[in-house]
Amino acid sequence: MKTALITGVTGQDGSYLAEFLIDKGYDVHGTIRRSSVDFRERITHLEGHRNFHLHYADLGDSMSVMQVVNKVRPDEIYNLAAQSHVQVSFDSPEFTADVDAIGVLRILEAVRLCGLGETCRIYQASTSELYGKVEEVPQNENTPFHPYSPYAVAKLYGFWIVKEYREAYGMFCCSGILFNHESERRGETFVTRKITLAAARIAQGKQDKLYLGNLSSMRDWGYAKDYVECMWLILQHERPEDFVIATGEQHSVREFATLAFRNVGIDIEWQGSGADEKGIDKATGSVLVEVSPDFYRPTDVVNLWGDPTKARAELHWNPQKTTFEQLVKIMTDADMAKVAVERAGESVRTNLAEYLEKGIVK
Ligand code: NAP
Ligand code: G4F
Repeated sequence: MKTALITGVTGQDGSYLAEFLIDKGYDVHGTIRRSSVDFRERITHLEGHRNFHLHYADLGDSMSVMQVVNKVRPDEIYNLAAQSHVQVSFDSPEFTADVDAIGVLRILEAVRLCGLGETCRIYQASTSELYGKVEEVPQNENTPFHPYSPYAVAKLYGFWIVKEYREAYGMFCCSGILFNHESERRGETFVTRKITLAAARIAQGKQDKLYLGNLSSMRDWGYAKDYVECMWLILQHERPEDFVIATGEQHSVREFATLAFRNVGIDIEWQGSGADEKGIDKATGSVLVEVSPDFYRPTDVVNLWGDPTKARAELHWNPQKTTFEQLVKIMTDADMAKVAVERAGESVRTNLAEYLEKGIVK
């Protein structure tokens, strides 16, 4: 039985990856952070499983990283832990750098110093944000990087230190350059989930309006459940290499919103442009979507479009397993069901999430 260690197991990807690896027969260990409230909702169903174990560790704390690596002595490490919100990285750049950049170094050094450098394979959760202010479309493994946020700059260090340890010490460590991937478990302040939750609430009369930032931003959105399979495939490959993981299709935030509202029975018509653009309910004439400059970023990445040719050819991975239309439907259906049973107090959490994102509440 192989042993895997997943940092960030409470996150969207960590929870799907834990399920995937348990199904493959792995003994799965995950790291969690101490918190005064319980943020384990994505993995509650796994707790108590005989092949699922939790340990406290924080990527900002070398000793805790070293302890968990030494105790578990894994065959594979999936380093998914990160401050993963781009907007938040502008508000907390130092924390983001410590966790998303130096945190990667802490994992690599822990593996090396625990004498696991020759046996333990490491997956690093890298990102399409590295392409940032993009220099070509679509982006592949040879496209130059141009990071465009504190998050992306921190992740760029993670990418290069992984490559350095591969070349300097011969370690099997690889980066998956993953384009945006979403799901019904996506954090509620990322744009897709913010839209599907709002569309569900508006359709059920529990919210009046949705405020968004840049509607024209383009993303290559895939389904998170499909993407965790690739993380595993990258570590099963005969050679340690980096891979772009994407669908090869690009859509705007506006298109995502149009489709999400259509799925809940509302046809949106867009009028105006820039900060004055509005999404109007064709049936009633009500304004349901407005632009708020509060959600504009100091520098925004607006043209992400991945080329998954290498992953398809070498990992035999199907980038189109879940289509864009299916993804939006999975998310809106899940949020329609969630909102239908939502108690009054729970929607307060979303307001809080919006305040957090705007930087009103830190
Ligand atoms: P997520 O839902 O935000 O999960 C992040 C995880 O990291 C959570 O479990 C979080 O724990 C943990 N974490 C945060 N700070 C930590 C610290 N200091 N020490 C230990 N754990 C910490 O992110 P995701 O969407 O699953 O993404 C997983 C990884 O892939 C991240 O590294 C992200 O940057 C990267 N990525 C994501 C995408 C995407 O589209 N989803 C695309 C490319 C790359 P708490 O629950 O305690 O906060
Ligand atoms: O959903 P987002 O916040 O995701 P973003 O910035 O692309 O980052 C996600 O994907 C990366 C992979 O490329 C990951 F590395 C990262 O960890 C994270 O998972 O924003 C997507 C786009 C942006 O251009 C943003 O400006 O949507 C635009 N947007 C427009 N209105 C908004 C909003 N984003 C958010 N969060 N909230 C809005 O109201």
